[in-house]
Amino acid sequence: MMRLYHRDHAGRPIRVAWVLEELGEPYEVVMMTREESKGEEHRARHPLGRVPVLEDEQGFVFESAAICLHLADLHPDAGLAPAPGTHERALVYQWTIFAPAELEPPLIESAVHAHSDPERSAAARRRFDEAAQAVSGALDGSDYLVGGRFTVADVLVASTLAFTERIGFADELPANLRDYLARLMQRPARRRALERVTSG
Ligand SMILES: N[C@@H](CCC(=O)N[C@@H](CS)C(=O)NCC(=O)O)C(=O)O
Repeated sequence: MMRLYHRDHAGRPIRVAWVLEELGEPYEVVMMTREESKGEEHRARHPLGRVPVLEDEQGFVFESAAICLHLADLHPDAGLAPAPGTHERALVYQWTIFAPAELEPPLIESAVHAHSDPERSAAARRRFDEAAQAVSGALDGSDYLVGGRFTVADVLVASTLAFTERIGFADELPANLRDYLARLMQRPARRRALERVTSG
């Protein structure tokens, strides 16, 4: 059975649990303390001692976007990623990577510096808003980002946008992103994933 390594209060492992739930793939959640995640044993799984890490019979994989794409490839019939080499597959790569590359860093920077450096925080927030606007425009009336159907790209983008709820400005997202986020957060697989990563 696959294992998902998770740590108290970590926000990214749910992405992997969500994809596993969408696929109906059985998995075990290994919950660690912060100390355990920084220990030698976990550093053998992830050199920086971070989560998520997925373990299958062939070994360990880290980076949430990479893990989610890999899981989609293991179940091509589930349609969470279109066939490799197609334009739609390229768009799934595009948005799956856009989330941790363009949305997440300014979002985190903005939150981290909100009190210590308001100017830096505001500049980061403007970069986040521009990236969020790009997602808003790409949706263009569709419920999903690529090909009119739910894919791994929606998992990465929606779970990154969900950080705005923790930070406290989800209600300032463009209206279609608020609807997109609310709809995706209600998917049964996402709710089951939340249950798994919060209960261990
Ligand atoms: N780019 C990585 C980021 C992983 C990451 O930073 N995970 C956080 C938890 S959500 C973590 O392990 N933080 C501990 C640390 O930074 O030392 C991914 O998407 O998997």
